[in-house]
Amino acid sequence: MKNKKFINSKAAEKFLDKSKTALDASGYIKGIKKKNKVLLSQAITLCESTKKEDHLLAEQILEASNAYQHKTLRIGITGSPGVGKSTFIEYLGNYLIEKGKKIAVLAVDPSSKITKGSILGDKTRMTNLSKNENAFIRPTASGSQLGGVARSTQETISLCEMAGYEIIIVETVGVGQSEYLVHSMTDVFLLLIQPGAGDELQGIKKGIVEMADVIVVNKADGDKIHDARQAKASYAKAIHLLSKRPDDWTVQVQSCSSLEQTGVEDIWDSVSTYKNHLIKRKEFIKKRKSQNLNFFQRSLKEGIWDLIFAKSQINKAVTELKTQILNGKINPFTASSLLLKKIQKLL
Ligand SMILES: Nc1nc2c(ncn2[C@@H]2O[C@H](COP(=O)(O)OP(=O)(O)OP(=O)(O)O)[C@@H](O)[C@H]2O)c(=O)[nH]1
Ligand SMILES: [Mg+2]
Repeated sequence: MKNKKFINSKAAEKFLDKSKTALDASGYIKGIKKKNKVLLSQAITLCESTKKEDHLLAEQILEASNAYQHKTLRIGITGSPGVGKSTFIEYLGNYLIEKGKKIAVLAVDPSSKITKGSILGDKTRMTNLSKNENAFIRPTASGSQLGGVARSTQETISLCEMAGYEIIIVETVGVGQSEYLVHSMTDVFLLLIQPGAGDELQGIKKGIVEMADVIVVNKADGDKIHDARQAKASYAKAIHLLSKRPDDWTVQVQSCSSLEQTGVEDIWDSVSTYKNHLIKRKEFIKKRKSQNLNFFQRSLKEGIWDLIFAKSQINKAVTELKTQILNGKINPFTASSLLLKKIQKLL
């Protein structure tokens, strides 16, 4: 084993200050298992890296993570921008830490521009949590490719579990596909809404409401208390209109004020009830299996894509075909079929 002297986490920390890439996989694994946050962060950076050698090392580290995922709970949190997701996570996170849990908070944002703002925003909104030794906060890699973000987020979840974080909270940042992505990698999905936006679904797509396991009306405080009660009642009614779920769960609607810190107990009760419901019906393990399959399929697609586009003749053909499409010289159907034939020849 290389770098044996660095498996002690303190020594590793010191060493990493000087050289960030000196540890081998077993050094990282031992450090992460010892809950060394510096090494955990470094390993996540390796997962997010686009360099091949970094990812190879990340894969070796991840091999050790399998044994750690069984006792954890992965919670996805979504909601319109400004609904209070980060503030709620700070509140929920601190509540769980008081209950003796260790929690990790990740954010998924497929668009790199928004992520930069969110890193700053979340650091200021999760001030208590970010200082707590039982919490680990990590905004997910920014990246223009959804596939890359998805892969590194799922890898990050596994690394956090290996580091002993029992509850992994994933916040969706930005609107768009990130909700579907986070839903596909978590066990429980929470939708946050706010009162006073009328009966309509506040611009939230019906599909998102259908994915929610627990709906939380946040900002139930001040002069919004009455509206919050109304929103809670109308959502509770509305969910009965949704089609029956395959897991036979009746979505629970709760309310809270993340600012005044009220209502988290009922929300946690709903989350725990849902988790137990899944376990009783053996759906929990099924969900985890499908998360693994999703991951496999997504990384496979992405890997194949990378392999194909690493070929210069394909890249060249794509550029030429794009120009021809734009100039109206070829229709997109013929162009894609031509390209596929070219790719087929390479296989
Ligand atoms: N009155 C009230 N304000 C709240 C509550 N929770 C959050 N806010 C405020 O709502 C604003 C947005 O909160 P964030 O936690 O940043 O919301 P977010 O959903 O994470 O926002 P994005 O990450 O930008 O999508 C902030 O000004 C918060 O102080 C609450 O329970 N009550
Ligand atoms: Mg936020």
